[in-house]
Amino acid sequence: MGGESVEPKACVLIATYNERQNIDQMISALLSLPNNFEVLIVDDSSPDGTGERVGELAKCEPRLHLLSRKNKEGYGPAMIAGLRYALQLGVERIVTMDADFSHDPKDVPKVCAALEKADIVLGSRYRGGVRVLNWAPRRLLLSMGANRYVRSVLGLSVADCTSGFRGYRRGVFESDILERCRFRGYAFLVELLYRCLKRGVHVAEVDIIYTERREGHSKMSKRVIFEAVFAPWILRFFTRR
Ligand SMILES: Nc1nc2c(ncn2[C@@H]2O[C@H](COP(=O)(O)OP(=O)(O)OP(=O)(O)O)[C@@H](O)[C@H]2O)c(=O)[nH]1
Ligand SMILES: [Mg+2]
Repeated sequence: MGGESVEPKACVLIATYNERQNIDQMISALLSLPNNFEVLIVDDSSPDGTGERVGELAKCEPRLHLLSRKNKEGYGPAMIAGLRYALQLGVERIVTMDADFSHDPKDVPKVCAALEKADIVLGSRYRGGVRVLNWAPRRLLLSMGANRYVRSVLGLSVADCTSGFRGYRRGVFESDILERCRFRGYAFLVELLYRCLKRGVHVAEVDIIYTERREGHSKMSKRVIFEAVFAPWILRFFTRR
């Protein structure tokens, strides 16, 4: 006997706003993975009832957790609240992803497993090519341009610094890093990554295929884009760690 390796406890964290059409299928896909992941949904009181639905499902599923917040404050604050909640659940690894099937739930085990050798794992659309399906050319150009812009302003060598499909080891957050993050939209992802790299955290990438959302609507807004334009410069000149 003995020698049996026990997988570290892990949680999949998803921020949701109006994802009612995706959430049942997403939760069921995650809970049926062989890894016994905990699943945590952070919902900002979605008017379409996403939070209520998750609450209902959670009554019969001990691995499903709901963090319900009163106001829509953006992706960044929702993620920060979710990451803190996940730490309280006592998990060693956290995988973040979107609810809309742009990130394939079947890729979660591979992102999580790569945390064996890195503190942060980026599910990468752009390493060694472009793996994005069904995006209009304009949307793809915006994403690739934003990624290149961030990389050059901040001097980053990772290929996909705006991917929301990520794995983190618990140790990454056992510091003041979440308290320091200020940006609310997708710039939050850049900020967290940049602060981690400044602190010498080991970041790896695994290839994923990204697909246009299945149902529902994007939350990309002018405010989010505006913030994303200025964030790299603010981070470059006003961020020490
Ligand atoms: N709780 C919460 N979740 C959010 C908020 N904004 C976005 N989300 C969620 O964050 C994830 C990513 O948002 P999306 O709208 O899919 O953004 P995107 O993937 O950049 O854009 P699309 O490719 O067009 O879908 C989704 O699961 C959203 O429901 C927010 O303000 N609060
Ligand atoms: Mg999406």
